[in-house]
This record gives sequence, C-alpha cells and structure tokens, in this order.
Amino acid sequence: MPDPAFAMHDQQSTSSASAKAANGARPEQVALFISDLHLHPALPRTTQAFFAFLHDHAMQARQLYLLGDLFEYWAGDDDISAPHNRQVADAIRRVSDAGVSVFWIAGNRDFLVGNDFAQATGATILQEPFVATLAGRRIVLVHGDAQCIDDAAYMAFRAQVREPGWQQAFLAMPLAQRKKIIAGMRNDSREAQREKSCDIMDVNAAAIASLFDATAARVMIHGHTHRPARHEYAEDNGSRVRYVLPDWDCDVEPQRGGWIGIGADGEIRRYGIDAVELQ
Ligand SMILES: [Mn+2]
Repeated sequence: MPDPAFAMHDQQSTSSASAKAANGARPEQVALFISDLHLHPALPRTTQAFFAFLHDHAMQARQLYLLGDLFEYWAGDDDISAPHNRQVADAIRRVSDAGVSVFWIAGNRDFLVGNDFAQATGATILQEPFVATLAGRRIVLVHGDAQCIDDAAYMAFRAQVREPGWQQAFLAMPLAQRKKIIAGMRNDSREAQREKSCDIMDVNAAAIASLFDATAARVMIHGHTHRPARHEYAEDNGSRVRYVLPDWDCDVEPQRGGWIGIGADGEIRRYGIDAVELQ
C-alpha cells in the first residue's frame, strides 16, 4: 500500500545522497531497522544506548523502523506517564520532530501500544506483514513471532491476545492490575522457554517461504528470535535474503545490540552495537 510514497522518498534520498557523497560525507541511510531492545527501567545502560543510537544514527536517516519489542512490556498507553516510558517516548519524538519518518510494528511484548503512544512519539503504527519499497527494493517487515509456528502454545496465546475483544477487556482493568498480570506472564514464559528446544523457538522455514511467496518480496527483515544473521535462499528466479536483527542488552558484558541499514545505493548492511559494519 505505501509504495508510491516510499518510491518518491527513494528518489529524493538518492539525489541528496549523491550530493552528500560529493562532499565526502557518509552515504545517506534511507532507513534503519531495530528490534528487541526490551527497554526497562532496570536496564538503564540499554536505554542510554538506544538514546545514543537515535541521536547518532536515526536522526540522520530518512526513516526509522521499530520492529517490535522495543519495550520489555507495555501495559497500555496510560502507562506512558511512567518516567522511563516518558523518556523513551520523548526521545522518539525528537527523532520524528527532526523530520525522520518513524514506523512501529508491534512485538509480542509491546503489542498493546496504541494510538496515544503513536501520537506522543510521532510514530506510525504498521500492521504486519508490511511491505516497504526502499531504494527500489521490496522488503517485507515483521516482528518474527508469527512465523514461530512450531510453538503451538505460543501461537494460541498470540491469537487470543491479538483479539480486539480481549484487548478491550484487558485495557479496561486498572493499570496496577494489568501490570501484575503481565509480571506473572513474564515469569511463566521464562520457565516455558527453558523447557523448549532451540529449534522450536526459531522461525519455521515453511512460514518464512510462504511469507516471501505471499508478498513477492525478495528481502525480509525481522527480529524476535535473537539470532542475528543473514540467510540467503537460492530460488529458480533469483535469491531471497532474510535478515534477522539482534536483541540488545548493554547492562551485561559484553554488551550486545545492533541494527540494519539500507543505503541510498540499495545496499543492506548490518551494524553491531559499536556501529561497526558486520560481514
Ligand atoms: Mn519478540
């Protein structure tokens, strides 16, 4: 759906990128992608690293895509006045105020983000799968949890909590009660994950193939699995590439995190937490 608007952006960014390149500046980033920061007041260095990323990198990009689980959890938009949430929202607002288009895809932890958050941050909430055409490339964007179909219990839970009726009933509860329920769910899910094999936690190959088929995209970017990688699949009519974003934790050593950028040249590059390009 967004293709015409994005195509126009692409042309503009290509011309201004060549102007910048002539001055010897870094090539312009058409879009940056991050996910799985799991921001939480108990992890202050991760929040600071996110702010540094926004200031040093996102501010200079044309578009920023937040691909899910920016927050460790989101109890509802009425929790935006909590100090940590407010700081994060304000930081995103500064990026959108600077003229960067900010897009949001919900993760499995922050799917209750709604219109009030979008308004406060200037972000546009996208429904997944979302196909963006950037620098002439058709790219499908998802968080990644919906492709983990081998985890039947999670898929059933996901179907329930994504129901508008369920969300309405949940959001009608007092905020303190919602936070209590979420704290209980987080404990349960930590225990459940310990018992599951690594294979079940990853995306399902057939689900990935059918998402490529359904969207006619050649590139996919997602997070969720915390298995940063670049996967290339050979096809009869050319290859498909799936990029997996890393999760972030800068409150442990070694610190981890990173992002993906697409340049005006159409090249997709992966960067580590230190902004060094990965191979
Ligand atoms: Mn996730």
